[in-house]
Amino acid sequence: MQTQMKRRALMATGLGLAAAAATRPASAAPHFTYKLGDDLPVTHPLNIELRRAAANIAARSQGRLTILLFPNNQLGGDTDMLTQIRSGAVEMLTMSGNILSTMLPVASIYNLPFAFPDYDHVWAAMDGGLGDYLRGELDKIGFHALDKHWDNGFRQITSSEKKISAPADLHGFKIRVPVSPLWLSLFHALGAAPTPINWSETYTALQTHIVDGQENPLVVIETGKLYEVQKYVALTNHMWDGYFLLLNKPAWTRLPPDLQQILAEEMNAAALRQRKDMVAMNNTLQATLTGQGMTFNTPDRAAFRQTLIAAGFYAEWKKKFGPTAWTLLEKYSGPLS
Ligand code: X2X
Repeated sequence: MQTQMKRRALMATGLGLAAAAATRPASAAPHFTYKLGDDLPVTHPLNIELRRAAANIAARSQGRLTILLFPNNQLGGDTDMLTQIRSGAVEMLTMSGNILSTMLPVASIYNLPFAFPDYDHVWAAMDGGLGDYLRGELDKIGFHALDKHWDNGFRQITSSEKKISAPADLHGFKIRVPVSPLWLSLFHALGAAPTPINWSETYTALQTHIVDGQENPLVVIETGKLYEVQKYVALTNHMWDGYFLLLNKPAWTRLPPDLQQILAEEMNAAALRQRKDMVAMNNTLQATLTGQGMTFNTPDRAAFRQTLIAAGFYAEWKKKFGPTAWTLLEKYSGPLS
């Protein structure tokens, strides 16, 4: 039993394709092997919990459903992975609303700057009406999104040369942003010079000074080793970000109901564990990153929000997202404009 469990865990890491074929029970029930791609380092809690979930799924399905994990952009950048899940070349992805919005514009509505003050508000929205609405819209364009969203975190601005204390410090600041219209619009509105670059190219872009800064949650800054190429962290908390767990819809529909149930239960449970792991990690990260040479400051966040209001940012995005989605967001965030 022990050995079998170990073997299943190995299969789930993507190293054991041949082993998977060799150990299959001679049963008539169909077997499925699905690839799952993501963009985060292997040490990130999202990957730790995905590995546990894949092992549980292999065990509970008695090897009938194998999830092979391809973390850390092994399958390519986010833009490439999105094309792959669309065609069915990859069956599963974790994907933020940021990149997804290039296919479904409303997907990035939960990234609206300063919409959520804390995780209680975030999860009420994403486990509730706003998340349900977005999962419904994703279904219409050929994606099955599992119910529980995964955490990326509240995003903070980092820089290599200068401390960012106020919106004026962003004037002309060369900042990498995800390939996503909302981010471009946000940093244009703040007077910066944003460049869209996939996460897979970000470390190099910072190292070679193509850009001077970027913005990401502390867990990504730490696991992505950005402390090697960035010096300052401004705790702007300027937006919350998270990951949908998506399946290519035909790949979801092909699974018999019992395997759908095992997959959904294990992945949703893993997402809830990951949310807790992230909170625990966040509690110690400022100290860890300081030890790695980073300098922290906490700017006046209201000043950033005021600049966005004055630039007409919220009015513009209210129009773009449309009244249905906007009303749903404000139900959880309170009035935004
Ligand atoms: O691209 C980023 O900045 C990241 C890793 O945070 C995502 O949102 C995919």
